[in-house]
Amino acid sequence: MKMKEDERGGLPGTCLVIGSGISGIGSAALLEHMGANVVLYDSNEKMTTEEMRAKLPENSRARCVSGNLPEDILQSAKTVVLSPGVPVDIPLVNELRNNGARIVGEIELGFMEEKGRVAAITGTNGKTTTTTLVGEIMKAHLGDDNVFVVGNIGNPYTSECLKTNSDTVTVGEISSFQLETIIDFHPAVSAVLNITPDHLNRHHTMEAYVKAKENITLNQTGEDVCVLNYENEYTRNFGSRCPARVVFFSSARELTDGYWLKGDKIMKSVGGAARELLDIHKDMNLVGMCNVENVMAAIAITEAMGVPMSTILDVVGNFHAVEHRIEFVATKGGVDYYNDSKGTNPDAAIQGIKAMSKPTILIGGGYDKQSEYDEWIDSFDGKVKWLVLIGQTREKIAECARRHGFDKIRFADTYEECLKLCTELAEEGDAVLLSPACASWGMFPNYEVRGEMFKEYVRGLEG
Ligand code: UMA
Repeated sequence: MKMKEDERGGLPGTCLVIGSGISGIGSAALLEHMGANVVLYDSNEKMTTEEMRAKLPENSRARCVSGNLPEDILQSAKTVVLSPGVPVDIPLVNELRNNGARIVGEIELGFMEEKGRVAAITGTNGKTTTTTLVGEIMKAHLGDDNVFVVGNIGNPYTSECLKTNSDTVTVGEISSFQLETIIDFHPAVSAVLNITPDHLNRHHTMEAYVKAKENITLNQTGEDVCVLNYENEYTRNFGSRCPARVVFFSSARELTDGYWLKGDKIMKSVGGAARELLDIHKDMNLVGMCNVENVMAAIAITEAMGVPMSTILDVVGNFHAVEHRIEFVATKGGVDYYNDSKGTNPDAAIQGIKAMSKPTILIGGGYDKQSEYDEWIDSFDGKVKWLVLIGQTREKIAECARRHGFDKIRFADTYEECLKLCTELAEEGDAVLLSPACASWGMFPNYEVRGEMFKEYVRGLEG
């Protein structure tokens, strides 16, 4: 592998930023603001240093390196900031750690400059919807300029943290990748929405994945709050070990204390005394039980952050689906099209299929995260008319589907071919759902591009 390097900077005692995606660029800019000598490094040898430099602020003096990391940087890096996509156990990171470098993540770096309060949300599914809703509620309470919505949602913490002050609130969607590398990160209110198997190729074991998620409470104390789902085995069990004061929500049973669903009503109980907060059909626009849970979590989080219930319910009543999450696109030729590109793991995709009420042509497949697809196939429940498979995982999914007695399967080689095939297979009264149960990587840079292409295709259809 050839190493490319530009002419600038490169002093000993350097801060090394690994990854030149949006987190790496935010980190490099923040570190320079903090007065550090920065090396921005990307292991992708195809990335030119000119491309990397073009993403940095104009006045940046950071040294850009791609390909192999030179020995002098390996030896001199005192602090290493990892982008979320960089595994913590690759040989390069191990070597830097062995050389005595302090390894931190981008979220930890952002938190070093945090001056306000933080609400942080994790979980396998529902993070983006809950984070967006919490952000909207906090903005209604504190004003748009006093709330920053950051993290896995697509806005690096390091790009916003300098704007914080004692009156602001930062709402973070924090992934397991980001939670692996926190040290002092300390939210006043945290939430773990649910934990089901995901990203096992990165974390290797379920234990490691769960541990990463639980890290969100690492620095919390009894003065802080952690919102947990009572109906998820992992999060319910975590309740007894959690260092923060736990507030539970449940979609399946009455809670003496917490937020729960009674028929169509979301209730709040304190010491066994229950009161009705809202009707899930009349007072909110989101569909599916997963969204009822997301709304309960958002209510719990924002109430713990001090927002009056009247403000919370007002925002919930006006809130619409987040892009790419069971998002209705259009009806074309009598067929309803739904974009659930964010259904990047089997559990998320189960929520997608559960939300469908018509015979469905389902698009599945993509990047292999070593997931198991059995429960997803079982959730088809007679609703899926055809399963159209694409990407790296298509054979594995097909084999699993056949094992479960489902053989209405078609393959497509390209995304375009797949979309065309769905339109051909769909009849009036059907739905077409993009909810692939897999990440988009390998075919697309991210799930957003995959969802956008789907929407563009649907909008271009006649009728
Ligand atoms: N790279 C290296 N060495 C490595 C791995 C990657 O140099 O070993 C380089 C790549 O060549 C690339 C850069 O790192 O140039 C990419 O860094 P990144 O993957 O961390 O991507 P960012 O653009 O910084 O985006 C990251 C998150 N990406 C991942 O976690 C994979 C974004 O989450 C997040 O929105 C963003 O930070 C801001 O916080 C995306 C995601 O897919 C949406 N998240 C996963 C998910 O939701 O399932 C966890």
